[in-house]
Amino acid sequence: MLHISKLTAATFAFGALLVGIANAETVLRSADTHPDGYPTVEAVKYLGELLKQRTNGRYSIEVYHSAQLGEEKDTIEQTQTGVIDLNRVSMGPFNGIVPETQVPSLPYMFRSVDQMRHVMDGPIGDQILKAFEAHDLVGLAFYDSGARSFYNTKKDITSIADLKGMKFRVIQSDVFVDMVKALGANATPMAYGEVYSALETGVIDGAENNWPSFESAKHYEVAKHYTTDEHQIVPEVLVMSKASWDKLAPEDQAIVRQAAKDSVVKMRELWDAQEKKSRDLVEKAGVKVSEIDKQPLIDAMKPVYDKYLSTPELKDLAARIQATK
Ligand code: GTR
Repeated sequence: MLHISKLTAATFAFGALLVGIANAETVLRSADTHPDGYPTVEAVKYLGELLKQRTNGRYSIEVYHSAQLGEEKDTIEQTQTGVIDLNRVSMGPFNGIVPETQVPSLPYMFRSVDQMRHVMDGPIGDQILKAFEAHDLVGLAFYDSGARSFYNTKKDITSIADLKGMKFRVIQSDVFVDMVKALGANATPMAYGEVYSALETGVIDGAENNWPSFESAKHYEVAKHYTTDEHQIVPEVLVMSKASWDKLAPEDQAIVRQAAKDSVVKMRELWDAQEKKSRDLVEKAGVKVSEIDKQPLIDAMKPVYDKYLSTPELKDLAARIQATK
């Protein structure tokens, strides 16, 4: 919904004559599950500033952080129907909606964060952004999310055998569920906001995420064992509701697109700094970090690749990603 939140009226009184000049300012509502100060939240605020400057104050953004508008799955639906204008979400929850997002979400699809950045900044990224349009969404930009790794409340995990039988919370996506199953563990798909108490009460043994999420969601307070298996480098995505997009003039759409791309540079600076800070903080708080031989985990992903690279198009997308330096 585009909210006309403020009507700025400059009124000039001259004798009995009143001249009113009304100038509408539109505030776009943007959702994020992360708390204020998190790199994604700050990047969208920065995008809001760019928009404000470039439209002479006609458009701005209000970021509803900390899941104020709901958990990711629900906010995606609300963005599709136009209740929420903008949404910054992991690619994971889009896996069941936009098939193209399954490919970058596959475990060990990217060799490094640098390669992910090259892929998402180029034609493959543009192709995936475009794929959102068939689903009432406009893909605007990809943000970073580092690498996701397993952590748990029980023990140090140093080999694939240690994962066997353990219960991990995953994002509500079949790709994530199948990944955990292929490793011999059990997957519990669950909303992000429920993970802390599920760890605390023993409903799950662990979860998986990057350093800034592990830290900011406070999961490290209850899960003291983190293994740097780095199974997924899943980009974040910033989408706009197609309904909100269609209300913008073509010139304004171009401004939004460009500003969203420009916010990526800022996001990456914030991200790189936050990753280091978060890792330091959790290690100082007593989290034991273990290393693991990744090759057996990579080998175990064969059935997952076979399942999700189910069409020639998706296979081709994967091959082009892997061929990118
Ligand atoms: C984070 C991601 C969030 C959310 C979360 C999760 O890394 O930034 O958007 O998807 O993971 O695990 O639910």
